[in-house]
Amino acid sequence: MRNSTLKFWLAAMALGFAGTFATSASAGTLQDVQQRGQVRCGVSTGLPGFAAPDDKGHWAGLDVDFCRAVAAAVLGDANKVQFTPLPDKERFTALQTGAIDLLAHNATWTLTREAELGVDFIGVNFYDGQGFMVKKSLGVKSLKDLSGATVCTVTGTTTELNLADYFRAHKMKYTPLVVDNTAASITAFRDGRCDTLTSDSSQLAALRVKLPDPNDAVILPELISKEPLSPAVANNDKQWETAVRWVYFAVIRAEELGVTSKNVDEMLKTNNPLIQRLLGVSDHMGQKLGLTDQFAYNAIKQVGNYGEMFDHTVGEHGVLGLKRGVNALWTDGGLMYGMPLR
Ligand SMILES: N[C@@H](CCC(=O)N[C@@H](CS)C(=O)NCC(=O)O)C(=O)O
Repeated sequence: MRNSTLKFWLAAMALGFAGTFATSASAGTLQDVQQRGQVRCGVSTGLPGFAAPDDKGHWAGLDVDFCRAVAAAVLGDANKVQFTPLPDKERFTALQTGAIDLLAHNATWTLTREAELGVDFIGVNFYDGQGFMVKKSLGVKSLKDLSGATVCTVTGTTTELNLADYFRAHKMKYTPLVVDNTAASITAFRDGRCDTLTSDSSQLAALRVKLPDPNDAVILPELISKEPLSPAVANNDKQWETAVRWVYFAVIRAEELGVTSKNVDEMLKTNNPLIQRLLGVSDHMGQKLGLTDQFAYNAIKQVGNYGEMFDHTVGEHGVLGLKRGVNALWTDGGLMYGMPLR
């Protein structure tokens, strides 16, 4: 082959490859979501208050609300979510493989999950801690009395790891009974296969009332860990991560500024510059994220601010009846703090 012919074929192949890459490479998660017209959201298989089907079969909970807020912000419609229930041990793999766009699965933000599992956490939507529920017949008043106990826990959780740490540190023996999901853990506890069940404390009260006789069980006062629960995305798409994170800040910011699903239309007329910027009346914050300027308006109008979400899911008007506690706004002595939209 003559030199010029060879050069021609090499150039053609290079162009061909470039063309192939250009068409097969994904434009990005945000564009994929917009084209699909749906956010694919990974949630738990059923955890009342966080993500569980309600009596009409609709997904409900704090994590579910966050998925819906992202859909409202990105697609203008909170109903454009496909919920994928996932066991704990599969939830991060689903993000890594691109099977879901967002994980909102009562997942604790830890170093190893970010450094090794290819995920980035968005921001804490519920500060929790690990607790224990015991059979009343054991006569146990404190964790220190649990040496030698059989402990029910779920695989693929921080719960399992904290349990090992705590008993080792306190030179106490225990027998783990490790199951696949919460439903199996409460069944095992009910059937007397373990003396104590440990999990994020937000769950224990909900699990206790599911027992045939809730008075047979008590929740011990001690918490053994910090469980900052946070939605997460895959760590390979900065634009998507940034957009999702600012939906999270926007709903907290809305609560700080007194903007609710009920008054948001009225608030469009305010001359408070902070609210104008939040609601897209001025300064084009949404466009900077690749969204519309109504992104926060849509999330607040269709789903609510953070306080509204909390209240009707895990809070006083929801299934768990929890107080805000550390999950209150920073201005009320809690840890929730929305970064400035400007
Ligand atoms: N926050 C901890 C614990 C998570 C957790 O509690 N997972 C279980 C319960 S132990 C769960 O999601 N249950 C609902 C289900 O089984 O789908 C973590 O991220 O590892």
